[in-house]
Amino acid sequence: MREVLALAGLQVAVVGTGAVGQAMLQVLAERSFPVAGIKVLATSRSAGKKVRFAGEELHVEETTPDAFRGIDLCLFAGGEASKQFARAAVAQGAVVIDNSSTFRLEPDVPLVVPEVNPEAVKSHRGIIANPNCSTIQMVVVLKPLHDAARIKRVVVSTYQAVSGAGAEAMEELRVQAGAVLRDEQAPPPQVFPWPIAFNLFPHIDVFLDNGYCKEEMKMILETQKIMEEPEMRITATTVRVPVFVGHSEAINIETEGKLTAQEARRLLAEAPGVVVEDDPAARLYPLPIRAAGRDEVFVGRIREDLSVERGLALWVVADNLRKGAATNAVQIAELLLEYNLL
Ligand code: 3JN
Repeated sequence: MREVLALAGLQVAVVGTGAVGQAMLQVLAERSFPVAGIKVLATSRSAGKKVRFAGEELHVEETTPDAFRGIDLCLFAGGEASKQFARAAVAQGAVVIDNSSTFRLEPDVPLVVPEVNPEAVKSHRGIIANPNCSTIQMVVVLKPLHDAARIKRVVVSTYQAVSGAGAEAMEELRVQAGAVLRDEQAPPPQVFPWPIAFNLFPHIDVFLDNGYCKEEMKMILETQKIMEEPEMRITATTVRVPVFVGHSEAINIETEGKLTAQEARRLLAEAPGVVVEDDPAARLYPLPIRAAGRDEVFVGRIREDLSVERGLALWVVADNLRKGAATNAVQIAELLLEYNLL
């Protein structure tokens, strides 16, 4: 019965019409996900708005607990809706893939990056969590290196695009940058704590009692869960930069076994979902402007870390709205189909 359903296509709902919700619709259509019917749900403020899916116009409906009746698969783009409605969607028979942090660390909720821990989806009980964008691109690169030489410690600094904070944050950068270039007074920031145009700040999400930002702790705890290495030592500094799309990360790892830069380059070149761009003499290294619009994770500047006996330094870039959110969520949905779990 399930297989027949999958062949005929699924009833799909996407909750959220922001930058990630729109990317989810685009990726579902691009990858020809078997959709028999689709509805787009959002807050009452966005209800009535029109969005496009596969060349068709859809009217956004208000999210209510009843809106999930008959839905097989529900993608939550993030935000408050997950807390309010994800359980209701599951109660009505939908499988939920949730892009918010709400359920990521719950022991009975798989947290999945298909290139890293695909089998984890098999234990789902209705909800599968999509990791934070900065976590996803990091673990895709760490996994093949960990399998080869066991990573003992990770030090990461991020350079995160404004689209990670949503469509309004992108508009804030656009308006501020325009004002600065015209030598005008920019309006005070609404989304970010400080002006972002021609600036950056080491502050993403709220500060916690331990001195870390919540974004930093998400990267640490989610990576440990996905890699199934709760003891792996990881520290992070997350920084917002004036880039529209594409998160970048400077990552230093310390390994138990020795990996040369050349070995790491070969392992990464063979790893699923990874593209090695590493020819500094030709000025080739990953860039957000090249990663934007792509689904792979790009890695370059691969070199042996001179400060430790066995360690590597890497530069990793990916499209935070696609691989960091929408594409990873749709890949999880594809896994569910492959494993007959929908
Ligand atoms: O700022 C970024 O670049 C990523 C932001 C992610 C984010 C923003 C608001 C709420 C999340 C997330 O995915 O962790 C959440 C959240 O769900 O907690």
